[in-house]
Amino acid sequence: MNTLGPSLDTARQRLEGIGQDHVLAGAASLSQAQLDALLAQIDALDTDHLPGWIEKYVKGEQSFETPTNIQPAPCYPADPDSPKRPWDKAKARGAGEALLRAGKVACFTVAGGQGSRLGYDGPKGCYPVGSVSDKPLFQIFAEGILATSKRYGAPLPWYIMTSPLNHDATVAFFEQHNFFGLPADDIVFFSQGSMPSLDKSTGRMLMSAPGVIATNPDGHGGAIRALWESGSVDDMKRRGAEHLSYFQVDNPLAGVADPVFLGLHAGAEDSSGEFSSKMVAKAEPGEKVGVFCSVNGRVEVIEYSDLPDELSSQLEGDGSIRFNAGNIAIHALGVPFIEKLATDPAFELPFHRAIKKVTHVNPETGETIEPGEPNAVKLERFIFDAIPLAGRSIVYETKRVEEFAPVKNAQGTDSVVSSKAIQTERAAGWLERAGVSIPRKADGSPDCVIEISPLYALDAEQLAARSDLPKSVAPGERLLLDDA
Ligand code: UD2
Repeated sequence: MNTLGPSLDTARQRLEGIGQDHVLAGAASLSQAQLDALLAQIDALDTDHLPGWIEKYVKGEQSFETPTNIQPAPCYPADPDSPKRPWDKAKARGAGEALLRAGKVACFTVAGGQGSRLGYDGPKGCYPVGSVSDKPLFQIFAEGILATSKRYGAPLPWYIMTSPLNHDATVAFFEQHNFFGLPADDIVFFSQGSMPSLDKSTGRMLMSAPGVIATNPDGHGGAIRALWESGSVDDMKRRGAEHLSYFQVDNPLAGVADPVFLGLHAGAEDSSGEFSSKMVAKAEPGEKVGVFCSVNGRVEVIEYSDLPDELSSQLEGDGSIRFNAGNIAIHALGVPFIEKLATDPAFELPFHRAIKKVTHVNPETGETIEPGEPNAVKLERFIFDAIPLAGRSIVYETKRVEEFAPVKNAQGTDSVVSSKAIQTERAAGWLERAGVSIPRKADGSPDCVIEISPLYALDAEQLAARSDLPKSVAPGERLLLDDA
């Protein structure tokens, strides 16, 4: 038996008011600790808005309205000498390097996702991906940050957004590995918020265990409020960080702080320095990446699941894909922009719904239900929905092989196997540019496996300047270039 009479009554009233009091059906048989935890979960619910969200996103018709005035977003081409739009790369690099030297940049990784497609239980950042070393994603980023910080002689703090589902495991992983050589004080972990997972047909909150509301992380769009509420924005201001270099935990090739991109973001005439993005040309019309578009002159991302086929399959006269600017989820965000949004009471990003299978218990009987079909709606916010809120937002094209090798699936496209192949391809290209001979198979792919630690070289130029490069790589060789 438990004894929380008045608090239980208040919670019951709040839930009854929104037709969700099934949550307390088995409350009488919970231990005191279980009941305390459940009341804390109920207390954290936004019961003012939940009924409206359920009407709109669970019960409502979900149709994406394609904007009428939609064009491909203008981009800074990867080649600064492209006649399409020539630009001054050296100037951008200089501006970005000045920011890094002045300690005005911080890194930000979103790592709160559940990684369900990968079928890996731990935080995705702990997943081994280094093509030779099997180093985990977090270590590869940590080495990039350490090397960048050394290169520019300034601290490069790292903010990592976890979720309640993986926060403790993430922090423990860094502790076990001694923060991969970074100063512990320069890594700030904070958790994003959660949303209750909802029954697809009724909108009722699902229970993951007796007395426990099933929840899911509220999407990387939850980052804006979480950065503010966790005190991270204040922490950035205290450290003098003015811009965030944003990347997802799933992409080991993401440059942790690219000076050219940061320089464009902070200095280009058509950028307000609030929210900038990198893109790669889509591999094929149906590739599962969001697409940068311009809608009434403002940049926005339309998610792959929303972009109608007639737009995604449109071709230009030369046969290239018209809506070609794939979102690789590498962004730069101004710290004042985050503060402005997070402190605006009217700020709210839309939710997107994902229909998933969620195992749950019947709150009345305690019976476990394993759904055969997707039964639940998970509501998530997307960070890129904040792009149109920026004054002027730019998109910069980068090359896929240089910066995009995500690990999302257990096999096939975007798996660890495909990621390792792209990592090797990039390393081979860098070595060849430095004069090292690389064995290649008949199809042109490297006949070897290569990994270059960011501590050894952060880019092709730094690699070419090394005096200890091999002359050649042997067929079938597994080569790790590391300075650890
Ligand atoms: C994302 C983009 C897609 C494309 C692609 C490139 C979304 C919705 N779509 O697709 O447009 O750019 O990446 O790789 O982002 N995360 C959190 N908290 C959450 C949910 C996700 O931190 O609540 C993190 C997650 O840990 C991962 C990243 O966000 O680092 C991407 O999440 P995802 O796997 O759901 O997105 P995906 O691959 O469908």
